Formats: sequence, structure tokens, C-alpha cells
Amino acid sequence: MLSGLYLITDDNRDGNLLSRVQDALRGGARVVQYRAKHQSPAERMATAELLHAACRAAGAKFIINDLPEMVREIDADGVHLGQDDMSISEARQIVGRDKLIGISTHSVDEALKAESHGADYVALGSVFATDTKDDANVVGLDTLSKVRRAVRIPLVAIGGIDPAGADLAIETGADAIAVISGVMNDSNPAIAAREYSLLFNRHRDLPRGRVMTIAGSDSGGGAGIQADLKTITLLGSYGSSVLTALTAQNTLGVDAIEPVQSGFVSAQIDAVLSDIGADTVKTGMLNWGGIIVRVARAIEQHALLSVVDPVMVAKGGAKLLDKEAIDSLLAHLIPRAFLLTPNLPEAETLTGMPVETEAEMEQAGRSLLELGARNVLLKGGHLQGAAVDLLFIGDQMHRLEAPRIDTRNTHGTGCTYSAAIATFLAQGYPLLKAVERSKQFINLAIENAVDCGAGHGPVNHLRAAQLLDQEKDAD
Ligand code: 3NM
Repeated sequence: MLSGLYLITDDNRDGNLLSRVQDALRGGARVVQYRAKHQSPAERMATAELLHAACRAAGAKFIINDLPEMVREIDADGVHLGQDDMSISEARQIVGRDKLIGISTHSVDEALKAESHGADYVALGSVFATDTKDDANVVGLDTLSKVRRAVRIPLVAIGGIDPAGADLAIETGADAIAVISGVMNDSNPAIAAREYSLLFNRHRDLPRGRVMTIAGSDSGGGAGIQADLKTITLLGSYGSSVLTALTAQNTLGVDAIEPVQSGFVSAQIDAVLSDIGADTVKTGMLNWGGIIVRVARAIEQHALLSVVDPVMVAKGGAKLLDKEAIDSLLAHLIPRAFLLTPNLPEAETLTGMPVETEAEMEQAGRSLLELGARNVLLKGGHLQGAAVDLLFIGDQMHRLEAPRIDTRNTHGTGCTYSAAIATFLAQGYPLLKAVERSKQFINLAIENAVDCGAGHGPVNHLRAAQLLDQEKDAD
């Protein structure tokens, strides 16, 4: 079955095609189609062999555009044909029965014809507008939906597909998403590929998606690792945990901290990733530089989507991060953050600018993007009035507003919110939907908090998960 991210190569203008494809494979690409329009036959053959080896090593399929003879020669997995190329039966004679033959189609009729002539899959495009192919005609989700109903063979959506578009195309019934620029033009092809790939997790059984949390332990159970694991589990994913510190803590404050050696933090990360693996990682309290460097390295090596909650101060006011750790965060982790989730004081520390109003939040959000975070969620829990968060997805800003809830029971809100986002991402929600749903969850958790302890009590993870589920059933 052909499914997942179907990567198509570009024309290798930078000479780094192989390493970008390897990155995309590390990020979860399941199929690579080699599309070389301008190379000499000898160049094509040499490149095809390198790409084929990379695909084999990653367990991905390797398909060659237009050239069935080359498929046979290097024993690739299949050939992809255009409408004006040779017929399916001619190609079948060359590649044999065991190879895949895919066809580009643009309508229900073309897709039906391809299926009846023995194609193994059809690509339908262009689903959205694209600059990558000069003569691409936009057919839209509507045609995708009609083709889905018309053919039984796997359906690949292609053309102008960004992750939000991929979400819609998968909902419409695409089995795979074909992408050129969305991955190949990205400065980080591994993370770009991971973002598309995780969208396919929505079809998995429960627990759906694996979330690794790297954070401190809160003996009181309201924040840190404990809040994360409750959130991850109650929302339906599998949670693993890497402890960075032990705290003696309750609703009144932190009494003592026992840091975990960075070597032991690494050992925990390695133990989890070498066996169980993870789809997303959520980081909380990383109390010193050595730990931050090791976490950053794991995110890079495993191409993990990371939700980085730059925890710096505990609710009771205790400082959790020193200057060296903050510098390390800026140098190593923020440039690898898929989503950075600071509150206003954290945004002030990271940017060095005052962040007290919505206008200042917008400025700070943009400067956090400049520090290298791929996306930023600036949380306005400390604002006066409504709780307004600003989500920056690249250069697009989204405003998320919730009424302020009058309660002192807000212990663990930051951890819970970011753990929920990491969970929904691991389950195949695109970023905006993951954040919107997490905001709903955290609001329900605050609203339903029951008094516990004499200070800032914990939010109600259990009730919030139940209520969120009921809302889903009602939709
Ligand atoms: N075929 P990007 S659209 C190669 O409509 C190709 O058949 C299309 O590139 C079709 O992901 C397309 O950068 C370009 O939009 C896809």
C-alpha cells in the first residue's frame, strides 16, 4: 500500500540533492520519486543509484519519473508516467509485473482510465496552485474527492501542498501526499518531511502517536513530567519521559531541586529513542546548558518535531534557569524548536524587550522567529483581560482568545498546554488545529480545577479530557 509522504526531487540546483533527500527520509518520507528533467543520461543514472541506495537504507520506495528502462536496470520500485508518456502496457512490458506504475491524472476520467489500464496508483493534480510546474492546472479538493470515490487504487494528491493543505487532502481521502517545494526548498528538509509525515498518524490505533517529554519531576503532581504524562495519556497518545531534575514541590512552591547529570539525561533519551522511538518531543525544565545541548542533538538526529516550553520560573517565583542555561537555550534549542511556547516573562527574557501588551507580543513573536524558532506560540496568560495567545506559523499570525477564568488553581498550565500540543501533533493534527484544540483543553482544565493544597492548585486534566472528548462526539 502506497501511503504517507511521497517526495519528488527537484533539479538539484544546489548540488545537495542527495543530502536533502536523506534528510527527508530521516523525517519520514515513504516514497521518493526521482524527477530529473535537465540532466544528461549518465548524470541521471549516477544520481538514481545514490538515491535508490538511500531509499533502501530507509525502507522507502524509490520510483523513477518517465524512464522505465532505468527502473529495470537498477531494480527500482517503480516508474511514474505523465499523460503524454508511453502507455501503461508498454511500460509494464519493460518494468515487469512486480514494479509499481503510477500515472499523473487531472480528472476523474483520466484516473478511471489509468486504473482500468492497470496503473498501481494515480496522482491527481494540481490540487492547489503551485509555482513548481509551469503548466499545472488547479483541479481542487473537489476533484480529489470525486476521484477518491471513483477509483480503488491508491491516490496521491499533488501540487502546492503545504502541511495545512495536506491535512485537507488526507481528510478528502488522499493516501499519500506528493511534495516538491514544501520539503526540497525548506532550510530543514528533515523537519519539513516530519511535519507532513505525522499527519498520517491519524489513521493509527490508540494510543495514537508517541510523545517523549523531557522535563523535571514535580512531586506535587500538578506540573512537570507528571502533568505531561497525564495530559499525553488522557488525550490518547503514548508517553515516555526523560527526567532532568527532581523537585520537592507542592502547590505552595519549590522546596528543593536535585538536578540530574546530563550524561544520565542522554542515557534516558537514548534508551527511549533506540527502542520505542518518538514522534514528537516536549521539553520543559532544562535546568542547565549541558542538558540543553544533548536535547538539541537528539532533536536534530532523530528529526523530532519539538514543542519547546522555555520554563524559567516556577509559579511561586523560584528561578529555574541560570544565565548559562538561557544562553544555551538561545544557541542550541530555540533554533531547533518546531514550536516555541513562551509566556510573557519568558518572552521578555529571551528577547530582552518588554512584553506586556498585545502589540508588544506581536513584535516579540516576530523576534523569536528571528532567533530561529520555526513557529512560535506566545501565551498571554499574564495579560490583563482576556487570555490572548498569538500563534506565528512562519510569518502568518493567528490570534487565539479565551475568557479569563478567575481562579488561583493554575499550577501546571504551561506544561499541560505544551504537552497537549505535542500530543495532538503526534496524532496527526496540523499545527493550527493542534494549538486550537490544546487551548480548548487547557481552558477546560483550568475551569474545572478543584481545590487541592493551600496554594496554586493543579488544573483538572481528567475532567478536561472527558469534556473535550464529549465535544468531539457532539461535532
Ligand atoms: N505535477 P510542489 S503539480 C510535478 O499537477 C507536479 O500533475 C503536478 O510541486 C500535476 O509540491 C507538480 O512544489 C508540482 O507544488 C508539485
